[in-house]
Amino acid sequence: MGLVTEIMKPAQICSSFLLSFIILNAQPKGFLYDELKVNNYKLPDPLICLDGTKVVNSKLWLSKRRPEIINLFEQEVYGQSPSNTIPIRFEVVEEEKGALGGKAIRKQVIIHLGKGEQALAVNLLVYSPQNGKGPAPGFLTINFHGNHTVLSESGILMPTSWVRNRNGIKDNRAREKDRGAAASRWDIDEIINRGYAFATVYYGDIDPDFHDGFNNGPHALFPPQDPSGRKPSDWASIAGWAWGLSRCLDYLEKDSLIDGKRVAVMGHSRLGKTSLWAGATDERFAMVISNNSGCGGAAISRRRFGETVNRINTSFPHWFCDNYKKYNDNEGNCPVDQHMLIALSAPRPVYIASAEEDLWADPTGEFLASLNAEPVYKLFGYAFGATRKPPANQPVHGRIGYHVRKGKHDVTAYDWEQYLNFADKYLK
Ligand code: GTR
Repeated sequence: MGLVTEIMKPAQICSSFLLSFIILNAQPKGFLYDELKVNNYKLPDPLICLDGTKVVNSKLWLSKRRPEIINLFEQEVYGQSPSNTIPIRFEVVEEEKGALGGKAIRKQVIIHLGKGEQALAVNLLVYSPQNGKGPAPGFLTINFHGNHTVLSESGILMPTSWVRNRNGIKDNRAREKDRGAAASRWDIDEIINRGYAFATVYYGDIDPDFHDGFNNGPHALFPPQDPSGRKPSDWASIAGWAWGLSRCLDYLEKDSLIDGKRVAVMGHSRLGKTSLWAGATDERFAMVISNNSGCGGAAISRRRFGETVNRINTSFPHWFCDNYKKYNDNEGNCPVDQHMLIALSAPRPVYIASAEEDLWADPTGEFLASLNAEPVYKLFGYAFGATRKPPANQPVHGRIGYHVRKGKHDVTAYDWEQYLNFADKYLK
């Protein structure tokens, strides 16, 4: 929030207080939103191994500390995803030239995962530049409400899987009338204009976002090996969505219009947490983008600013593994914090985006996590480029990208403009 300084006129001071008041009132009540009240905390050092070894070069990071941190996030935060493979089949159900007024080729691909009753059919929507010179770099995104909501084109398949009841939906079924309803979040036109492919998958096709005891979605494809059932470190929904993104990349690697080695993974909010974990666990992603991911994503948990570990584990008990609940109101005992999650993208370019009014997601905590990931990037000779949180709408594009945008929790054309500029720098 803007500081009140003496050069402000009384009317400006008034409107600045009013804005702070409105922003504060839009946040869930009973949580910390005052920077001055953040308690002191000590972050775990990404460069000190559990046995005390100091990581002094990228080789040691890659061979020792990185696997150790991945393991800690698997054991304590997101849970361990299965490493064994299952049958996977790509069915291209549509290929349409001349989409988006002639500038794109639209494909719809059903990714069949597993066999039998529990098999999943995940629908991937892909736009590639029509007159691209060779395979295009691209963005793989994950959406909240169905592929048909990202654009109003009538041929886009609607999900047949569970959708969230909202805006009048009462039967968990997708509706025709929601075509294009989330189009403001996906600047597909501009992405294609700038020479990139755009792919999106509906998260509910991968794992429905409610707690069913992990009997549906990808968890059903890999029943626990142990007859006594799930372990407290078994994967939960965020890891499930991330696993699904990797299966989408399996397809994109095979699509001749796309360069599978230059695919950025991007998600917003709970799906920003997901994109960070997908990027951490799957190094084939060439770039990782987190939009307003907040608690359990890019924000430092130890700050307890806005959403807390206790609150997220209570509201969404199926997002993280059971072990994460040990850190409810006990963040300081967790062997990791979220700067280490960002660091797992190194040396690949990673982008963390915040929104000024999104106090629930702790923009300052997202910036500080980016800053504290930098020592790992430095091992590879890369810098962040910021030492202090930049003012609103002044992006920093080092190897770690960061901006805090004016406005609310959302994805906007401004955010996409930054991601495209960042991609021009690193993926072109
Ligand atoms: C909120 C949750 C956040 C964020 C958001 C979203 O209710 O508290 O952590 O994930 O949902 O995904 O929209």
